[in-house]
Amino acid sequence: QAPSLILTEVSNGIGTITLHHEAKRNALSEHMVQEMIQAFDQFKQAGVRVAILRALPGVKVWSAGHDVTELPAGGHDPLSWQDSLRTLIREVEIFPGPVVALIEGGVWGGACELVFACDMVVATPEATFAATPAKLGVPYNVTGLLTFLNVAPPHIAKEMLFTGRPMTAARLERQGVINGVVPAEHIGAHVFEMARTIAQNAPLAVSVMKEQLRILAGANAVSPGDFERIQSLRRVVYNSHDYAEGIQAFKEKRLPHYHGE
Ligand code: KGA
Repeated sequence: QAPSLILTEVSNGIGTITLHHEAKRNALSEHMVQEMIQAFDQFKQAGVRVAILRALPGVKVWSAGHDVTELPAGGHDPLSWQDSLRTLIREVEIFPGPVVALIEGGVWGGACELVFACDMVVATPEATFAATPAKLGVPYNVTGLLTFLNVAPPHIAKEMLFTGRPMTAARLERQGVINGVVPAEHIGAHVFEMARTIAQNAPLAVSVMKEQLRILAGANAVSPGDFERIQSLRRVVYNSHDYAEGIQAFKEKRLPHYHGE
């Protein structure tokens, strides 16, 4: 059996998932994602009321995002319904209790969306957040962009998505995108205190509000025609030279050369 890439713990109705694959900078591989989904299942069975998603204390990289080596080479949708990142984000959204992200270090690409999809986010002052599809040439998917628009003001979401540059925790807190910035030595206690407060409240009321907020946040009507148009535009991107080049350049550890086709 392959070694576990996460650690889990349950105590007093609070479940913690700790990403633990520092050698690959906690990239969200299929293997790690499957383990996280299993952990959420176990938390449900154990009656966990609040989940905390974190990396080991002191890490420089919280997660490097989608495992780029697992993205299809070209001609296939890299963020289809069955993709591991998409599956994990749905799992966080439908988990019956709040999921709180505790962030130390850099958060990249799909991991940035994962963190924004959590119900609350607390980070250390050194934490940074980067949305990277434009760096790699990836056509981001519809629900993925909605995750950004649901938590960030449009200008901030666009700056993140168009530049791909890491944004500081302080700036995101000012914009109301994350809930708080707490120094590393206090962040664990701070997040656990928040989790304990939620866990003492009425679990049914909390989980039904979470489900209502999820449905309301996704209540944008897109016509079938518009949806098919978006999918066809995305198809142009993942069929392009630039998409294949972005993935290839990452694997060869070099800068990509983009032509816009
Ligand atoms: N996927 C697969 N492997 C990765 C990876 C990733 N996202 N990020 C890092 N690795 C591997 C890397 O290839 C190396 O493997 C090891 O982790 C350590 O990385 O030891 P090996 O076999 O060579 P590295 O680069 O040496 O670590 P570092 O110098 O500490 O730098 C850390 C960062 C995070 C800055 C660097 O690894 C990096 O830039 N990673 C990629 C970040 C990124 O662009 N992620 C976005 C992925 O795309 C994504 O999520 C989507 C879907 N998107 O943007 O649309």
